[in-house]
Amino acid sequence: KTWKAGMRGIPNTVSDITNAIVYHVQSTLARQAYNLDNLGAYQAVALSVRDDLIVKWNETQMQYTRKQPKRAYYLSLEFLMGRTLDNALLNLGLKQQYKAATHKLGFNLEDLIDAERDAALGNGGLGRLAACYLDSGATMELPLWGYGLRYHYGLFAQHIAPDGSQLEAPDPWLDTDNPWEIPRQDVTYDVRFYGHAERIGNGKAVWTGGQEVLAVAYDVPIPGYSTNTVNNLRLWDAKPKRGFDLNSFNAGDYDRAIQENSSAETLTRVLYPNDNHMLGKELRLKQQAFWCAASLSDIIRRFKQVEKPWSEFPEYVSIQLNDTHPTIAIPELMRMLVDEEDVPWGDAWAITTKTFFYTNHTVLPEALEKWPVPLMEHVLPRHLQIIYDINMAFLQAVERKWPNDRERLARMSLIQEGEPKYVRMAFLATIGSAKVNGVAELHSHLVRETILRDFVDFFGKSKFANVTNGVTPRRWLDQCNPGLSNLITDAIQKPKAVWLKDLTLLKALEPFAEDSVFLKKWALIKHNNKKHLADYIKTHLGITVNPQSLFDIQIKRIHEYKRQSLNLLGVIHRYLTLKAMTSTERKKVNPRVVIFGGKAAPGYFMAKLLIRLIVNTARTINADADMKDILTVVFVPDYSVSLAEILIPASDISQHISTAGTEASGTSNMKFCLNGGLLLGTVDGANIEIAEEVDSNNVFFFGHLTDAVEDLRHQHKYHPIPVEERSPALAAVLKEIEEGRFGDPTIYQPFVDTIRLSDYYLVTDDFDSYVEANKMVDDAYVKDPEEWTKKTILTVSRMGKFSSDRAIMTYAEEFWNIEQFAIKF
Ligand code: 26M
Repeated sequence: KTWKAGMRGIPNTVSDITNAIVYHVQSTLARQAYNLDNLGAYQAVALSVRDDLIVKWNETQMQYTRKQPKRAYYLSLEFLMGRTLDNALLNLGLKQQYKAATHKLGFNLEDLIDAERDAALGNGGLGRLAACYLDSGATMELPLWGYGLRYHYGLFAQHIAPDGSQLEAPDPWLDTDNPWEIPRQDVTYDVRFYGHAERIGNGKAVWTGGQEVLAVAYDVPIPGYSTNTVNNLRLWDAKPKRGFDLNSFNAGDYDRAIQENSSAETLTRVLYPNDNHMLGKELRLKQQAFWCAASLSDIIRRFKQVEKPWSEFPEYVSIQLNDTHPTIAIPELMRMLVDEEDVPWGDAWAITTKTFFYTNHTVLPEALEKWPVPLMEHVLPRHLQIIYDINMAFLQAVERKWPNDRERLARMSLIQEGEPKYVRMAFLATIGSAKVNGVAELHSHLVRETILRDFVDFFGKSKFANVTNGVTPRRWLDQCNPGLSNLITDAIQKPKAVWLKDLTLLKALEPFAEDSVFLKKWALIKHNNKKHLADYIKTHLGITVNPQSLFDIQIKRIHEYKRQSLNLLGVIHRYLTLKAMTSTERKKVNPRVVIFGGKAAPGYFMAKLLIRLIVNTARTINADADMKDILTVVFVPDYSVSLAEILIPASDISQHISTAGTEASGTSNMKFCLNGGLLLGTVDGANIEIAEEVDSNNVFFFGHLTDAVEDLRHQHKYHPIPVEERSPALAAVLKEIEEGRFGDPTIYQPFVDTIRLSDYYLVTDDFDSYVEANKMVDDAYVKDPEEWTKKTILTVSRMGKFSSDRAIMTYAEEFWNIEQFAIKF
């Protein structure tokens, strides 16, 4: 029997739901229904939905405890959840009822949904992927838990200063009550830092002294779509172990008394805002160690309930490491087994290496985590000893396989020699895991051929796999684009509860590409989504954009490798070309709206400078009367999950134009295509697999391939040729910037110089073919609008592979060896 709302006390009739909401208004919030604002109404509705989630959460967890299936744990320092209310209502199948109930109370449900703040506990792709995987895990009825940190401040809010530059403001998202978490003051663990580790023989040691901090669990229920399963995301908060030091307090030294206190609480204060860049900060290392130690204590406590020998631990537990951020969990599990549970070292290592799995998300050298040995010795003295012991045994095995190969030993050592020495976390994650994977075919290939090449030689190929990323079609189609989702449902004659769980069924849409009535309906939905975005842009930025234009969108973290620079330089080139035309010629041109969005890491000078140039270029172009209704440029500030839900359904074209070989996968490329936006991209990451699926006719590719990149960089360095010779078109663009057309050129000189003088990301090499590709886009869009619409239908119909359900099932079957476990009601 499958679960239905209304069972086990979950209200499902409109009047029951209305009563539940009124109850929360009056009793939980202690407010009156007649003078309630949208925020208050949102909170009452959320509390009512939370009650529903908790009923199913309890049932799910009870059945897991009773049957003890093998479980998987997803360790991620980031879960970029966005908003929860709409998603929860859709997954529970209660949206219509709540719409009616809130209407009865005098509210519009969509306004209440909009009152929720985003949970921005992540930077970008890696964090959003973790959120999609939780949704898919629950939907596929897998016993999968997430573990992360309860940051009090999420990713900073982005403002644009009058001069066009990015300003960062804190994101105190917990200042308004968070109804989606359940505090568990009873689930706590001690975590130690600093102090002294003394070896006592047999590989064991005793670690004492230092600082002890308390980890407190907060549980976030994760409902599956149209299932009974409600899984758990457990986030740790840090608390001082003892309130405060009474001695100092009594002696009148108040500052000293609360010092230890505040030091504990800084641990979970804020998410580090770096993306694809390593930063060797002590507090970041403590965040990692704190979260890993608490999560493992919790996992071990649960394992002890089954009363099985330690050797069976990997039969009950698999742990996925989301990048190297949780790698310290490997020595931590060794420490717990060896020092605290008396498991012999060799047995402990066998257990550990069957338990962990490591996903790599980048091959950029500056993003690979390395911690200075002196820092690690100071903060985690016992872990460093264990790392040295692991390294010793490992290098002995390498020496046995390749005797007298000192260079190889130096290359493969967990310790990078130098002053100071560094611990190489990707290597530790690799040797401590049963499997290692990249996130798209090309990326996994590069992992095997470059950063982990020696390790492939040592362990053999079978340990190194690929799992191409995916996205949840619930949030990224049904929730953000209900018009399209409903049209698809009508067309393919399958209930949503069926096709949204088996996205390959979208292929039944293909024949509709030849149905002219359907084409019109399809095009109208896109048009309405564009109008919706145009409204947003008008109200928030005061810029008028014409929904008849081609909407061209690039939204992602601002980073040199992602080449928003190429997009901007292309926009300026377009502007110059249009300016050179007569006004009659211009009237014939296909109008375009180019939209940028994304945050720069606060310490990333070049990325912040680029934002400033984008904003000021947009101002110049939008103020030019010649460009009216022909070219409009918009920088949407404070890009977020919720903004993505408005932007993605409105795109005709989206840009994914990283230097070949640099973008591990990309996931927004999948979201755009799933919403009928076509790709303009390089042959990189998951773009390649998208083109394989949807047919390369439906993708606009340009630029050099991965193979060429190394040689080109070599040429740049040793045989530089001036931009004027390599791309006259680009040289003309740079000249305009340098002559001050978009504001004081001295400000932008460092940007122009990187392109002119080093150009590590090969903007000059790809510029002309990028301009060409854009012409192809214009032609395809203008010459035959119906053909364009067909392309978008065929694209959507062939996107089935990119559901995160497929990805999570691959992890479940090929890595974790866990089974689907239906919750019975
Ligand atoms: C590291 C050290 C200190 C502070 C922060 C970090 C850090 C944080 C996030 C490093 C990397 C981070 O994220 C990298 C990331 O988002 N990678 C992206 O992962 C996506 C999901 O697999 C891919 O689709 C993207 O291509 C990849 O760039």
